[in-house]
Amino acid sequence: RGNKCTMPPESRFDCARDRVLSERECKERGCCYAPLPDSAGPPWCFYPSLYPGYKMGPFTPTTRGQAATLTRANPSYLPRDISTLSLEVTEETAGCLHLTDPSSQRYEVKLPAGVPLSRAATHDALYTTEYQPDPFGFIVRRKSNGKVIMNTTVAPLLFADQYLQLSTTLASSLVSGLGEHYTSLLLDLNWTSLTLWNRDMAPHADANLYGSHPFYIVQEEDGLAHGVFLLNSNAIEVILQPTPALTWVSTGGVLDLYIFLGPDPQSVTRQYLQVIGYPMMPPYWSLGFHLCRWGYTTTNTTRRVAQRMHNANFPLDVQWNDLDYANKRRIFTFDPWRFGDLPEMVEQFHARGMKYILILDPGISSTSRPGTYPPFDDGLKRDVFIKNATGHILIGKVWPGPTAFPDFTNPETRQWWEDWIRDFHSKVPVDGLWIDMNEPASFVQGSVEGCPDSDLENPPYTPRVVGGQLNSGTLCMSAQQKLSTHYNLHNMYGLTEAYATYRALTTVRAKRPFVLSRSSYPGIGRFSGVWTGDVRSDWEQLRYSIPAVLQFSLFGVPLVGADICGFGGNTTEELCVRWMQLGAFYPFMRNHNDKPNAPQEPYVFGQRAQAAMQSAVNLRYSLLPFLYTLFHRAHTSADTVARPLFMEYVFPSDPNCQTIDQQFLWGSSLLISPVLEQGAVELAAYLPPGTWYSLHNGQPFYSKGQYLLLPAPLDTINIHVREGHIIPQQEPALTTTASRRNAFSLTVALSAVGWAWGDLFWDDGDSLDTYELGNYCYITFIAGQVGLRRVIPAILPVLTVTSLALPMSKVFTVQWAL
Ligand code: MIG
Repeated sequence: RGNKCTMPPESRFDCARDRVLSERECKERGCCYAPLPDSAGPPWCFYPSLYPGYKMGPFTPTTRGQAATLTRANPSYLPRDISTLSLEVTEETAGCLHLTDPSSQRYEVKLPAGVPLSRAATHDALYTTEYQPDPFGFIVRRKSNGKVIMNTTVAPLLFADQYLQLSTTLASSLVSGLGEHYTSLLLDLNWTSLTLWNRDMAPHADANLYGSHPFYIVQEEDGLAHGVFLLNSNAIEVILQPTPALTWVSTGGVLDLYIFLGPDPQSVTRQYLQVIGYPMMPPYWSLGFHLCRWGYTTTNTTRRVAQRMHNANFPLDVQWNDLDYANKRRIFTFDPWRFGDLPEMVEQFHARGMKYILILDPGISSTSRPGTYPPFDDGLKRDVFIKNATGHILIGKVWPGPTAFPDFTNPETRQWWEDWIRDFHSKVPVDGLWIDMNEPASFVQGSVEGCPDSDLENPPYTPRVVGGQLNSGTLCMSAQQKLSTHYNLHNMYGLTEAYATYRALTTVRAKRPFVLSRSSYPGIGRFSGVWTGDVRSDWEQLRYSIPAVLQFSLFGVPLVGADICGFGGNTTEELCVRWMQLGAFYPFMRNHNDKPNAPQEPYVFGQRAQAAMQSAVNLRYSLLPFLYTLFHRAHTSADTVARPLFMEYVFPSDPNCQTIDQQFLWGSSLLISPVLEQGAVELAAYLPPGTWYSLHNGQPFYSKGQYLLLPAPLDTINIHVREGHIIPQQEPALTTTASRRNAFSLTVALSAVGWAWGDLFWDDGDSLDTYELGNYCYITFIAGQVGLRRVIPAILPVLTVTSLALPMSKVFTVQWAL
């Protein structure tokens, strides 16, 4: 095999991922060495074909599938290589390949209990798998058309204690997912790498951000799609190359791989969510407008903000406070001078039909004199904090100064958390909690005492992370939690805190909880919404917020939004108007601002800007019955709410829909086309094939799948209703408490053949488990032109259904002929 190093450069797989190698060292590994003019592109040191690796033994049946043993005759070049692996292959909701070390108890991810796997459809496998026994590799093909979905024979499988690597070809270059990063919806495959390591970091290119989601979805060119999930919570780096191909590198755990064959994109996410859990049903009020900033320094300031919103006739459902409220920035306390009447303020908001949320950081101040800060004393007594390598409580530094960190993998910690939430709630009846800094973030590296020198702090290979070290901006990797080391659990800190907070709020309030988390991991959508962190007030960040939101849809977190008008830096009036317009179509809508910046509440701007913002917020409020219904479908069927165009399977192989991330859909029927450029007063919007009606004036557009130039003056966001759909709406009001009592109406957009369909889920909006208990009604609307053969595509005048009496616990259809 003399020419085994002659593959084209784009098909090379890096043999020196773990460290830079000289030519001699490269060849000592048995790899090929061929320098190129540029060191940024293809690797110079790469695997020859059939590089020696594991050899696969015969399959034997197991209770869930089949198993085989993989062995390698010689260890790889990695320290603490594992020479015998067990492979178990199962077919549950997806193809699952589970690769572990049978001889030791390696760490494996455990997601919070209760994912209803029973929801999984049992269907015939849509794929076939072939194995290459030596060196081990596998090829997964789509049964229907023979398309290769994965081929891992292109590079060796590596499995050492702290370095696991698996490469595969990709079925196309249309890849999305692998968050959280500042990227477009389609990832750049030109020799890029994405690190999954939760980090407190303002969104910018090439950085690992707050959340980790080792899941990708590939659009196959013919409109089919598949997804792959690596259930692993260690630091992961994913290398993307134009072959097209992808390499997973993880620093620990096991390789637990799930393959979802769709075959359409929406089915891919549903199959993924069957593994990680379906999203929670948010309370109705949480879909209203939220207003926050860092720097509402007193209750009176906070009251005044809400009052000015009211005076200016702006809807506002939820008023927030940031760290300002807390006494010495200690959670579960409030400042006796500046926020002394916080309980009364919250009661006043409630009396007006509003809700109230405040921030809760996980760091617990550890320097108070005994007896002066009971949450810490109690936490010590109940042993709820993360320990350092020598078994003492690990102390980091956050806003209150030195802090201990609750270990939410410990059931006793969750109980302690609930007890303190109950205690605080008995004084300040908050309606939801905002959990920030939960990567977890710390202002010192590792701990106030640093970290011991060990393989956990300095593994043989550290993925490219902000700060260069895994413990940068967070805890020591050797810190000990109930389930394992922080090295293994870091990426799950936010998830475990969200779980604890969701459960605590459920018990304490006996109402539907609302939690907003910054850090995230697969499964967090079951408990929490997510916001995209400290975005800057500029046009580029406005644009990138759309793919950011859409990616969370793919990750099973439908309740998501960016800080409207931007968090960092001063906004401008025009930017803020455009951001409020786009933000009116974020599933979660909150305007939030950093402490030093110019105010950006809607009422601070000029008349014209205010009017534009107001009509955007009113438009959202009028659509809330529809949005709520989409959330119901997300909760019960794992549908997406904010949806990339490519997920709508009616136009699957339309190349425009494959790539667009400056427009998006709500469900399958509303197309949102925001202005994202400074100074623009018109907009080139893509309309997929079919008839689309302007939501503003009913004007129809018959699209062959084309860009149209639409007027978009400052007071306009273009929204189009897709033919064949009915949108349930309701008169807006200043809160959802009020708007929920208003008249409903339906916007009916007939299809070319003269029919339309829509639905409405309705319940009391904030009781627990209304769907599960049957305390709801679900209405299907069908409009059809009976006996009419001529097609009159036109939007109907809005049908106002006044005093629609909605009986609970019934599912029925309202059907009428036109
Ligand atoms: O270190 O609580 O992303 O939304 O206003 C900053 C203060 C801490 C970061 C959050 C931001 C919040 C801020 N927090």
